Amino acid sequence: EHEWSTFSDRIKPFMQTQWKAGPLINGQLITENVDIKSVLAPYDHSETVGSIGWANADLVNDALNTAAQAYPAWRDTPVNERATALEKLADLLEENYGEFMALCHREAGKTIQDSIDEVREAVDFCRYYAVQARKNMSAPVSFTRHDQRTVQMTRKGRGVFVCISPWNFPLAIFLGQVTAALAAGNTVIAKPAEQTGLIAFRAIELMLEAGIPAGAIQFMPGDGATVGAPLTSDSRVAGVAFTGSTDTARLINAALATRDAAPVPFIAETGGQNAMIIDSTSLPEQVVRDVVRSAFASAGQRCSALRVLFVQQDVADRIIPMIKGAMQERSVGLPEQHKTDIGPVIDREAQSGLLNHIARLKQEATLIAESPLPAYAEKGTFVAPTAFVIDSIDQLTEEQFGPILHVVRYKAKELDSVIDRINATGFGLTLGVHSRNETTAKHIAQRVKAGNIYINRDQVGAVVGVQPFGGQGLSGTGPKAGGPHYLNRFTVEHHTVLDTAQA
Ligand code: TXE
Repeated sequence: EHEWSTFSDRIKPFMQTQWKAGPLINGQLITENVDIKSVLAPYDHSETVGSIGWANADLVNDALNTAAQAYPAWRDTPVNERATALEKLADLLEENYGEFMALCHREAGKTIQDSIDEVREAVDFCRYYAVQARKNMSAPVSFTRHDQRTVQMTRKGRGVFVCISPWNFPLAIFLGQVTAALAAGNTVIAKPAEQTGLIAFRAIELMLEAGIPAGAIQFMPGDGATVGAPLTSDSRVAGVAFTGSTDTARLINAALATRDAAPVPFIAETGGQNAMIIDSTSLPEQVVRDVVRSAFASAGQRCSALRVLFVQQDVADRIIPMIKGAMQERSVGLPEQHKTDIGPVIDREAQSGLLNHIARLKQEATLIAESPLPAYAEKGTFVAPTAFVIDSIDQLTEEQFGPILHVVRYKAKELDSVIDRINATGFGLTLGVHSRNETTAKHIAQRVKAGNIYINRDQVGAVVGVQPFGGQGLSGTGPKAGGPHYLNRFTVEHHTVLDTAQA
């Protein structure tokens, strides 16, 4: 009770705010020759949240020049100073908690709980990469050989890093990429998702306040074709960190490859077709709680979310009605209400894609449940949480990024073919397993290709520093975000050999 009322009080002053944002180059807000877009709240399109100016190819060029010029000074700034600035950013985010929660809520349509979690995750990313940078980049790693030769290894930034992020974690993923790149000593051009530029802009303002030099961070809002494409085809770029769809990752990969420049790191975290397998030894109550959470939390707009549930035939007739019952207990509604579990999806385009998929499955599959939507839902972009029984995972040609669960029945003897079908999707992000048979659980976990595997629990995504997150195959390149190897990918290694015997 007490905690909730505190959070509400912190959000309240920002429920009417109209934010303004635009491209930032060298700390200057660009207001001329930008395309101004107004931002509408996903839960009610009559509510304006603010406006943002979108950049164009000329500004991309200016941003690249500025970032390239600023690079040597930032690279040579002692790592301790870089890390301290990021820790200051974490403090400022905590001080401005209410505003960032309100932005998560009003710009991205997040529930109160999701908004709290998002700001906390962002804060953790800032501190985690600060710690990692100090640990890996402070003193050279030095080794003296038997023959008196001393080898020293140091890590440095690579140059201008482009960070391109999606809308589903508009603060946490955005800052996760940018803070890793900055901590490592790169200068950054950050391109937020089209849908969530306001929250990203506020985060950049706090970075400047925290002491990140204006030249080290450029902000380039805009769409993929106008801003993302020129950024990733430019020969000045020393690396790209990207989170988003697999299709976009392919485009960026191709753009990087055709440049008349050296190959550079491309860190991609992309889509999934996440499965969960439950066998007849699992505990139904636990299974149902975890299934509903994994599939419908954040309106299914987590990259980790469960999409395809494989239920062993022997327990299917018991579990499927329980899923239906549990779905009815989740409340769909306005994200600002504390009782709401599931809010809107991000925008009209996402909504219509999901509704088309639901309409198609109503013809081709068996409906388990479709939660009712409140009357006001038509003001925004809500999609009713829906579950179907389908014949095979092969019926799903693409990722459905929303509150739709697909259930497939399987017989015990078909387990290996289930594993093969999951692997045949080519994705490899998350996998859930519910079984009290340890041999079965281990067998599945070993054979399914997935970056993050959750046994007898819900499959929710990253926990910074604890549960590093990322996939394989079509789901991404690694290294995992929030893990000990991520930051190193933003650096270059230097080895120096000193022959002390000859000195
Ligand atoms: O992606 P899009 P969305 C995945 C998730 C889903 C997707 C949702 O699985 O597939 O992200 O995000 C920019 N050149 N994950 O719809 O459309 C675009 O402007 C350069 C996985 O936003 O790919 C936006 O800023 N950039 C995950 C960004 O790419 C271009 C965690 C992403 O847009 C571009 C979260 C171009 N040609 C979401 N075209 C994980 N695996 O961890 C577009 N963009």
